[in-house]
This record gives sequence, C-alpha cells and structure tokens, in this order.
Amino acid sequence: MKSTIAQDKTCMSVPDNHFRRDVIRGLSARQKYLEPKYFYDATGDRLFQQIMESPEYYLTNAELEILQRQSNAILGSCLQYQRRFDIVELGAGDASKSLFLLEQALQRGISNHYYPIDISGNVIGQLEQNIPGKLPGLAVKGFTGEYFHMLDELARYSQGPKLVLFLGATIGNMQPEEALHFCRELHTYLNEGDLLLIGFDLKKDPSVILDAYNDAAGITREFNLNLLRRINRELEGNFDLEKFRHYPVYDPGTGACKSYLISTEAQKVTLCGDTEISFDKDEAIYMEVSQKYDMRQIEQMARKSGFAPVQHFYDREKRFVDTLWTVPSLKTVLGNH
Ligand code: AVJ
Repeated sequence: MKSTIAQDKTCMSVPDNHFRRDVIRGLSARQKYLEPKYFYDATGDRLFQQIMESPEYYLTNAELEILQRQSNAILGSCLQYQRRFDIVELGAGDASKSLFLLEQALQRGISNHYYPIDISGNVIGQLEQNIPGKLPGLAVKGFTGEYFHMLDELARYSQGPKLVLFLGATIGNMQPEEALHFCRELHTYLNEGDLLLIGFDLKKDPSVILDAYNDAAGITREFNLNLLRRINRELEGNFDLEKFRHYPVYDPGTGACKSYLISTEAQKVTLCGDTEISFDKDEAIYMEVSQKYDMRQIEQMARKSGFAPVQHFYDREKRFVDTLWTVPSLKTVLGNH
C-alpha cells in the first residue's frame, strides 16, 4: 500500500548531520515517525514554554507545587543515605523547579555543586549565567549533549555521592520498555547510596490528559507543526503545514498519550532537494508519546532497574509524582528476593 521510498542521494546544500539522517529514517519507515527531541529549536523552546503556561497543561504546575512545598522533605529523605552530595540534573531546561531544591540544599550545607545537563547549549549557557547570581555559593558547571555522553564527562568532575534529578516527566517521552532500559543504564553510572529523583505523570481522568495535549488555544498543535517548519527550514523541505492535522490520542489501557500529524490528502514532500516522501490520504506521522504511569508500575520500574524506591512526593491532587530512588547495597537487593 505505502509507496514511500525515500532516496537520500547526497544533497550538497544540506549538511549530513544527525537531524537530517534521523528525519529521513523516520519519514522512510513503514509507520512514519519523527523524534520528539527535535521539537526544541528556538521556536520549539518558546512554544513549549507557552504549553507549560497553558491552563490545560497541568504537569508543570503540579511538579512546581511538589518542589515548592516539599523540597525540604525530599532533602530530609536523601539525608538518610548521604550527608552531602552533588546535584546532577538531566534535561535541566530553565531549572525553575529545581531551584527550590538547590536553594534548600545550599542553605542546609548539603550540596554546593550543581551539574545541569541538557541537549540545548542555549539552555546551559543561561543556567551558568543566571544561577550564581540567584544562589551565591553554588558552583554551577553545565554540560551540553546527550545524557549518557555527558555523564561520562561528568565523572571527571564529580566523584562523590550524587543526587540525580530527572524531572518534568521527560521520561514519558519513552515507551515503558525503553524507559526501563534507560533507568538500567543510568544505574550503571551511579554508586551505592546515590539518589535519583524522577518525575512521572500519573494516570488520571482520560479527558484531563487528552486536553493537556489538545489545548484550546492550539499551542500544542503549533508545537507539533513547528517540527515540519524546522524541516522546511533546515532540510530544504516543502511541507505544506495546512495539509497536516494535529491528532492526539490517549489510551487509558496502556497509559500512552500519543500525538500524530495526519496528512489530510495524498501528497508528496521533498527534502534536501532530492528526497521524496509520499503520503497517502490520512496517513499519520507519529510525533511523540507522553507515557502515563500508576504507582505499581513506577515501583516495579525502580526494582527492575536495580534501584530501591525510597519515598514518593505527590502534588496535593495526586496528578504527578516525583519519586526518590536509591542504589541499594547488594546485601539489600539479595535480601529482597
Ligand atoms: C517535555 C516530554 C514532558 O510529554 O508532556 C508537552 C512534551 N509535548 N506537550 C510531555 C509535550 C506536548 C512533554 N515532555
């Protein structure tokens, strides 16, 4: 049925980079897809900021509330395992939520080193510039790049105990199997007694979830279409944005909230001068998953990836959880089985 055969003869005017290769691979697949990490160009960063401020997108406020009200309790819980530790953040973004925790940790003499890691160099530059003024005494050293590459780098700077933050339900952009794999790999970077605080969005009223990815103002729609716009700009694409419809779905059975762009007609799109992609009418591009969890799944993921759950921190409406895990001693692991 599908007639798409993308031929990537090398086009000289578009550099052969990861973005180009990933986009062509995704749009040449039987089920077309694009990778959500590419949403975040300058416009994408701005649109995501607007999503976070939209009334339907409850995740950010819920997690902000957790860190505003419970940073001290979180640190108290960490102190059962470590007296002092460096704080590492994966996907730090603007760090607006983590600042509450960093401030308390600094005040209480628990930590004075913060290592944010982000794919966006823009973001890291801003953090290194702004945080020292806000939290004098906190040493900030940022890393720009893929998480595990940057954790390899980090090992040269920080050898002691660590608290790793992975907030914002960023892990939701992975399917559950992939997320488990990710946690297992993260575990290999940590030592006994190290800590991980990780944010999951929780299963809830399906229409509340769907609305968060289908806001009335259409920002999420723009956010998705912006990736086509980025392809047009950076890969000499000719996507007609009018011919793609934003279609989010939430399956309460699996907890997967997925976003698609649907081609409203049969059409061909050219990239990089000579790569042609054909779309059937109503064919979908799978854009991203925002996976929702329940507490049983979260505790299971902790154990299956070699961590031990320590404590769960919820917002008052229990829409979201920041869950604290530790790397247990081998003795404890064996004792549990
Ligand atoms: C940044 C992955 C947590 O899935 O909720 C928001 C991204 N996409 N609206 C999410 C997103 C559409 C967001 N994460």
